[in-house]
Amino acid sequence: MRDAQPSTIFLSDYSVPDFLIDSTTLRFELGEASSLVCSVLALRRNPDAASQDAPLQLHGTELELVSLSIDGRQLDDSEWSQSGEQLSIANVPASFSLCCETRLRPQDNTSLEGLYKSSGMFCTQCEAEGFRKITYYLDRPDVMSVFTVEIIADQSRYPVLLSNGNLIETESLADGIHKTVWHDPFPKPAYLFALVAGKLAVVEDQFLTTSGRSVDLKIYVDEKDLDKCDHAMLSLKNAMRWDEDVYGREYDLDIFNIVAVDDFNMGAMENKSLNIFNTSCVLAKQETTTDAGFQRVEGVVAHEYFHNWSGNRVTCRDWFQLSLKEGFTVFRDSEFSSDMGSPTVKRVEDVTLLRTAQFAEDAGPMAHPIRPDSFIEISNFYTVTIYEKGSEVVRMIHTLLGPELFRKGSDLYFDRHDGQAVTCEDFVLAMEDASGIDLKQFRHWYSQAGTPRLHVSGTYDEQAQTYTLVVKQSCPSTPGQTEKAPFHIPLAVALIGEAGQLALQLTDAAANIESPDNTELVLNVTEPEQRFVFANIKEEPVPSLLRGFSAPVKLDFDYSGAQLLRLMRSDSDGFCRWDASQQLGLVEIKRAITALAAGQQVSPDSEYVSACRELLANTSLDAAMVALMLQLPSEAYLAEIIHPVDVHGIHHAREALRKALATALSDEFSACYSRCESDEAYAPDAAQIARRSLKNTALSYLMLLDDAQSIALAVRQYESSSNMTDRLAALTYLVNSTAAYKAEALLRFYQQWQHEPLVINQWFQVQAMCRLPGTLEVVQGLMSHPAFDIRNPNKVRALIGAFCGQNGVNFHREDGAGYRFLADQVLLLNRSNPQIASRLLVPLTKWRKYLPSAQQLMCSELQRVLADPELSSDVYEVVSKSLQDYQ
Ligand code: B3K
Ligand code: ZN
Repeated sequence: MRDAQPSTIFLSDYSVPDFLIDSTTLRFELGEASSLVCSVLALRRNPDAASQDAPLQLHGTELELVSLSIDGRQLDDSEWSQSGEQLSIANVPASFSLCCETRLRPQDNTSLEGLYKSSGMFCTQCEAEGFRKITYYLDRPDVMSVFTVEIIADQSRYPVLLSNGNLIETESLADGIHKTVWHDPFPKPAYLFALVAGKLAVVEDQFLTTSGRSVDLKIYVDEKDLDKCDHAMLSLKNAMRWDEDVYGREYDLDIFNIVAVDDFNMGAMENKSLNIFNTSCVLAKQETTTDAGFQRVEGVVAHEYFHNWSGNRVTCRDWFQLSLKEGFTVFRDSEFSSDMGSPTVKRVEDVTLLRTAQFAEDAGPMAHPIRPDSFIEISNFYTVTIYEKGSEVVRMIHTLLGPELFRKGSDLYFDRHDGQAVTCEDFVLAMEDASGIDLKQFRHWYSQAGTPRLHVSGTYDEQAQTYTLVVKQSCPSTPGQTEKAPFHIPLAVALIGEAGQLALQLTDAAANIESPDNTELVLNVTEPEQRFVFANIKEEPVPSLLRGFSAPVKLDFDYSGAQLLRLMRSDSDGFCRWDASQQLGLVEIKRAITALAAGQQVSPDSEYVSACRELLANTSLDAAMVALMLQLPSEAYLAEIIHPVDVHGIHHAREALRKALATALSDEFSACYSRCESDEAYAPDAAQIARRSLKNTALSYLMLLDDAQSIALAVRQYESSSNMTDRLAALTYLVNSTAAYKAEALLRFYQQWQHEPLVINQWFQVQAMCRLPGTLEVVQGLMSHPAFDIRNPNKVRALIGAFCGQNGVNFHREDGAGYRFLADQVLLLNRSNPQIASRLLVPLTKWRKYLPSAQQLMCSELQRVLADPELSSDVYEVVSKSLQDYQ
């Protein structure tokens, strides 16, 4: 729990470590009552440190120190001191061996950080600062050491004992105890250390690298999950091949292990050669896992694997540089997923996440640049900004350099910094050095928070046959940053004429990268206001702007309905085509809000309805795109656009519009549904995923008709599906409907799947996300269901997280009961698992966006949380920053 004054750490205070650790030898004696850790550190003064006589200061949190010795001599109590998280030893030699013994109680560690137990298995999570919960150490990423790890445990309870690197010794000891010794030849920071001990079954495979190294691939899971590992294994092999092909990066050890654990704070962790995964990101089979689940497994397996180069071989100097490894690795995994599936769909999904969650973060009290200047608790900075915006920033570099120069840049970065702990600046410099392209102004993306806004206007001069785009950029102020320097924004554009894209020729040479056929350009937007004139334009075009979402900005262009319809029907850029459908949807929702407020009926524009009808009949377009274009902008996205946010008004208008579309297009939705039905054997490939997605989109509209026929269709789909995608979709629509069958469906679902925790999480989530009144009471009831366990983060996310974060209309109940519920859960979890508590709190921190009545109720709950004297630094930082300037 927190000190009286949790302190802020600043990037500007960075200094190199006073000591280095050449080698780290750890011995773990794992027991039921307690476990003993003995560490032997080969320490020496860092020749680069400012002071050559500073005391040795080690990090340690909540540790029981058993003994401490230097070069074999036991220290007495006067030779060391402890304050907060620091252990200090004065007067140490220039180089010495420090031996330290600590006693831990992993079975009582509910924070799931450090060494803990999950379903009877010992496991670790050290990033960012969990290693200091295991032993005293220089727990910072720029201290890299060669680790040797000895694990001693009961053989029958813990037959599998794993750590990083190569297995160098196994031995059976007396009394049913056994021992393994692991050695990792690659120096690494402590955050990449891992240990696992448990009763685990294994799925094995092999991968042959281009240079001929045979790598043993092993996925360790609970015995009952052995049939759910194929997809992860295939994804791993695909990722290994892809990284060789696209980045020229090979795997560097003879063994690569993945272990699945039930209790895990996030998705997975890239520990060197021993990745630890949340079961939800590794297990998949058609009966239990949705298409989205399959895609998540593929993406996360690849992400963690890619970290072996972008994160492990080249790591971060300090935690302010987190996006160096996370932004780059997300960019790598999203390109991989794009290559494995449908690129446009992947892009739309990524943009959707960015525009909802990240834009909201950038506009809220926790807004921070992708390289933050300060933090109180680093765990709070594993954010959509660091990850997703960080990835967009790398993508922009890729756009500005082009694929060949970008590859030259990444080669230079990996070669130049292999084995080092470096900064975002080192990454940008490698890109600049390799390409010769100046990224000076581009660097503002690393230091400035907030979502830039582009106001674009277009004028056609028929006489001169020119088309002029005027681009103005601005960026709102964010906490601690009122003035922003202009960004360097790559703006991809095309001009669409009656018969397709026009050839582009700028009157001055301000532009840069051109498509091979000269119909697409990337404009370098660098000034607060800039003008781009296109010559030889023979008709008034419709501009297609920010193609492929070429920069993480908000773009305003005053399109007419007819222009948007043209883009929606014929733009060759999938993102812009989809975005045009969303802008049209937004116009209709705004009209619906006005109509409902005036007590009128919601009737969508006939042109819009026709365009949707055309879409439903369009069999040449990717079915997944059709599905995405038919889905109206989400309530979360609308909350980013319409201010102040009237959650209920938006919800009712959107639902009324959906119902009007369902009524107007019921025959088309039915026909589309039938067309998408198939009895083909399940595969999580792009074509099938697309078809299921369109089929379920059609069903979701049909269910709004609330007639016996549609309900029967959903019941039939629910009962007859052999895959979880269709089954869960049907269950979701039934639960949100008036169908009498829903209670039975929920009960039968539970009975069938009660022994599969990941399926039961989906069952919790469907109920938590039900839009009907009374859902809060249902959620409260489910918290005492035998299958619920507040210590398991997946369950907390499925029930509490989904209710508070994804069920706006119920969370924002006008009596404030939703807010009270969340604050209660945060206060409870603050004591057991602060990381989960502070993440859960996020929906309340967005209070400034809502109507005054909601604001007041939300703030009083935040104040109640802030008043808890035992607040963790995690929750303290989020709640105090969100209440800053609140009267
Ligand atoms: N690097 C880990 C995240 C660790 C989060 C610690 N609170 C997973 C990932 O991004 O790959
Ligand atoms: Zn990562």
